Amino acid sequence: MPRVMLIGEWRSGKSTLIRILSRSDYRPRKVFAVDHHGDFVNTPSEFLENRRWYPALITASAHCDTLLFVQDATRSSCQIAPSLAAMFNRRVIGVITKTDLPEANVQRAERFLRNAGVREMYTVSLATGAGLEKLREALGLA
Ligand SMILES: Nc1nc2c(ncn2[C@@H]2O[C@H](COP(=O)(O)OP(=O)(O)OP(=O)(O)O)[C@@H](O)[C@H]2O)c(=O)[nH]1
Ligand SMILES: [Mg+2]
Repeated sequence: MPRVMLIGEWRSGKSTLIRILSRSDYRPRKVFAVDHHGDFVNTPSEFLENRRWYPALITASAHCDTLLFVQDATRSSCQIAPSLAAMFNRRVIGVITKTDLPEANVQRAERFLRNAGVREMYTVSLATGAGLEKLREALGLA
């Protein structure tokens, strides 16, 4: 399977996504550091908040084939910088989470991700499991 790195703001669903996609009981270390779990690489949301952390994201992505940009559909703002996807010479997939919640606005989240340079996107609910099949397929996961 590809090695997958996740980037996304605070509570966007990165850890839950790794737990579900890896079919394991992943519990992230609560430290300000890149966290490896099998073929998944979790990154701290703080790395998105200031561009001085971007070199750390680039370094962490070096051994990854695919990046997931995780965007919470209920958020009315986006911390992923414009054209951030272009910074990585990798396949970037957008994952829009929390689509089950009443305040979710998928079109807004799509706009945020497009602005970040993402072309390929999947909408999911990590609560109901909706959309996860397609994401698994796109990642080549069983
Ligand atoms: N209803 C619903 N809740 C979700 C969804 N995705 C994540 N959550 C919840 O949102 C909260 C945050 O999810 P995490 O997976 O911890 O998010 P994270 O990006 O790892 O957060 P940090 O590590 O703090 O940056 C948890 O309580 C999840 O259960 C979703 O699609 N729907
Ligand atoms: Mg987490």
